[in-house]
Amino acid sequence: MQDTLPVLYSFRRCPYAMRARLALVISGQACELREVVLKAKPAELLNASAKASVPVLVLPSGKVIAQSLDIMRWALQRNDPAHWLTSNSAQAAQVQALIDGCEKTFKHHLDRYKYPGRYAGVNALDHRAAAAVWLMQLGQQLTPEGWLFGPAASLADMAIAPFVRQFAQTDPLWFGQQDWPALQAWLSRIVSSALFDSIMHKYPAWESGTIGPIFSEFVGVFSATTT
Ligand SMILES: N[C@@H](CCC(=O)N[C@@H](CS)C(=O)NCC(=O)O)C(=O)O
Repeated sequence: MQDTLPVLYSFRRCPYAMRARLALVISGQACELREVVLKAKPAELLNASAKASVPVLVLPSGKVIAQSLDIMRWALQRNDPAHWLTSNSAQAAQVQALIDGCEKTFKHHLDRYKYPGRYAGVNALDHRAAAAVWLMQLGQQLTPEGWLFGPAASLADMAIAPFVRQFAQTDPLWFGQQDWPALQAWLSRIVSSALFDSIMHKYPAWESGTIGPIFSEFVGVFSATTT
């Protein structure tokens, strides 16, 4: 049975891989999980995707999905019990624009705030301030129910939250001191959920030629009332 499952190359702490795993779990799509060590990528991953970033999903047909958002959409188009996708095309465009902003603007500053030593002439706090501007706009986008679009969690929340988590974890004390109650509550609601917990299990690094563990248990619909 296991060789009929898609294979997911993943890395536990990668926010792109996290969002792919969130969508796979909520959609009830089991996979064979191959936990990758980024400094020693297995040949199978390199063969599947020359880009060699994680996540990569290899379908039983041999089709390779090498972008995290595409993996999310693939899973949700097959089964979307929590209604993370919208059928409203105007809203879908807004969702995409917000996710693009996260990947381009926010991620740019997040990387330089979190890893200033990797970039020449970078002041981490300047980038924290620039990232905070984007975050405050994100906070303003939250609905009265506490989600980015409408009354419940959606693709946008799940595609963006892993990056905000990374930002918050860079200096949790400072993050907690900001006057961003709605944003802090949103992040905490997501990362303390059973769903998020289910994607953060630790797996040993996959060894080439072996069969990885099955990922993952379906934890049920993630609703606005989940705390
Ligand atoms: N656009 C890709 C980005 C994925 C990505 O950059 N993943 C990082 C890990 S968080 C990676 O694999 N980097 C390659 C490396 O570190 O060698 C996606 O959405 O899947």
